[in-house]
Amino acid sequence: MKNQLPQGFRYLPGYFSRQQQEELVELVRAGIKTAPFYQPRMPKTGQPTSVIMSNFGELGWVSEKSGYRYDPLHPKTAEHWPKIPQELLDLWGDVTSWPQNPQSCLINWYREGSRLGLHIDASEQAKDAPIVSVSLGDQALYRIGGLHRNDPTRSFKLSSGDVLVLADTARHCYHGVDRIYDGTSTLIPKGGRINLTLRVVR
Ligand code: MD6
Ligand code: FE
Repeated sequence: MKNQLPQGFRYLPGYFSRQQQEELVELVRAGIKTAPFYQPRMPKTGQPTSVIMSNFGELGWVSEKSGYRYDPLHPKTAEHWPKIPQELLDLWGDVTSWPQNPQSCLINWYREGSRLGLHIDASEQAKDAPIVSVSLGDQALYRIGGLHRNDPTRSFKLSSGDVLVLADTARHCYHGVDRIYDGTSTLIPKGGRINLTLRVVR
């Protein structure tokens, strides 16, 4: 059987222009002045993840040895996260018809060698709201499968400025990032890839 993309998966290559991408990087840079990137830990094992994280929004997704959670405060500074920039709320309005705005924007920074194992995003109470994801910087090999871990997967390269929307069935499918193609973009001065994911939490 042909391995199709899950229903509700939308890939919008080149959604953001180079200038818009630069503006988004600038907004991330401003955000991390008050909410610096921190190194998450895997629940239970306490192993550090290769991806470092921060958030925008009233709730931030946090991973520590004690578990995952949405938290209004940064785990290191205990300060509120900066507001989600209007540019990202505009993106949400453009690509979804969900009646609520996202409450959270996770900021993932992948450096050379970083990866993100196959997972389902399941920490949200609003399980049926779409998730919108923005890629900035180096290209990534992205993989999406099905509702079960062993379902067949499809891989493709995400480039800077690309947007993904995971709605309906795709919202509940396994996905991950297998590798970063180091040095494939000049967008981020220190290199690597930044991924922004917008979510409704509850
Ligand atoms: C990434 N993205 O692209 C990781 N999750 O770096 C995700 O884990 C993700 O792209 C939920 C919905 C869309 C995504
Ligand atoms: Fe995810």
